[in-house]
Amino acid sequence: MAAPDRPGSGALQLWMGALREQVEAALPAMLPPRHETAAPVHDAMAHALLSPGKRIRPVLTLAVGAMYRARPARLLPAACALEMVHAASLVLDDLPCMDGAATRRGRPTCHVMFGEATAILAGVGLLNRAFAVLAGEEAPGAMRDRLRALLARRLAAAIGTDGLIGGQTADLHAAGAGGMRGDRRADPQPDLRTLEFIHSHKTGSLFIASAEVGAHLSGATPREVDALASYARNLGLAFQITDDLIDAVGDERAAGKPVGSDRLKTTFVTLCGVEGARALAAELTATAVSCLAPFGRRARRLEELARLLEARDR
Ligand code: GRG
Repeated sequence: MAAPDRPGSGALQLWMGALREQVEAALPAMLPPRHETAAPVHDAMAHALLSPGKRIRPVLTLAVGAMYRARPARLLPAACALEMVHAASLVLDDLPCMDGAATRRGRPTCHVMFGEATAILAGVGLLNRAFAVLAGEEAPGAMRDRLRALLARRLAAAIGTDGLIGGQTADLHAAGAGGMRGDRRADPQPDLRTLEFIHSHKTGSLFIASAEVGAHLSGATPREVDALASYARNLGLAFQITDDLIDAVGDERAAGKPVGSDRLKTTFVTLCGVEGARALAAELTATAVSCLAPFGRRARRLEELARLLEARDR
């Protein structure tokens, strides 16, 4: 029996690269047709969506589909909808009233380029468009209505107060303690449990939705959907911890972005130390992989994906 490819191995990179290319090729057509009278919001949406991201969430959806040998065309619109929600969340997160970031993916953030009001409209516009895409606007008749409704409910839950919005709210209040956002009600410095809550909602929710959407579209059984959701839950938290490690001890050139920007924040590295954070990421990755046991060899690529994300330096 062939062993899984090592993280970073050529075959794995090629496979991931091919999935990413499918996403990159499909994304522009997911944007609404541009018209002059509303050009600024169209341009801001395109800036946020098409700037060079890693496309992990849609790749996860496609990777789950690949395990079931589902046709990529069946999964692509939904995979793109997940990337659109992610892009919307980045636009909103970068605003001065939230994280106040000036650059993203090596480029000026949406509000720096287009102004705050247009950035807010672009974020909401991407979110709105994601649901239109998921509802099948781009591929009428390709999906049964009950399935469309299930996916829409699942995505809404991942964004809501039990998902991204809840995690972001907890993060904003926790951050007040550091004096960075002194105008907000300051809760005590977050402990490990609070930090886990924040990131399992801010990051984990969309990872889970990405895997679940891929599973539902591939005809997975409820037990299989649950197993894949557990895999993605662990993967999402490990991904965030690795992000913290890259910011704390990563190489700026390899990371492709400035590092050290989290030094005033509470992160898994400030709470657990570098070695503790590495151990936690490794434990979560191992747990993610163990969730794939019911699928046996069919889940080989998902296993490799988990190890690749743990080993990444960008
Ligand atoms: C209504 C959609 C919506 C959101 C409102 C603002 C907000 C609530 C939540 C913020 C969520 C957020 C930005 C979480 C950070 C997740 C994260 C790890 C981002 C970086 O992801 P990568 O590394 O980025 O995949 P790229 O640029 O590669 O796509």
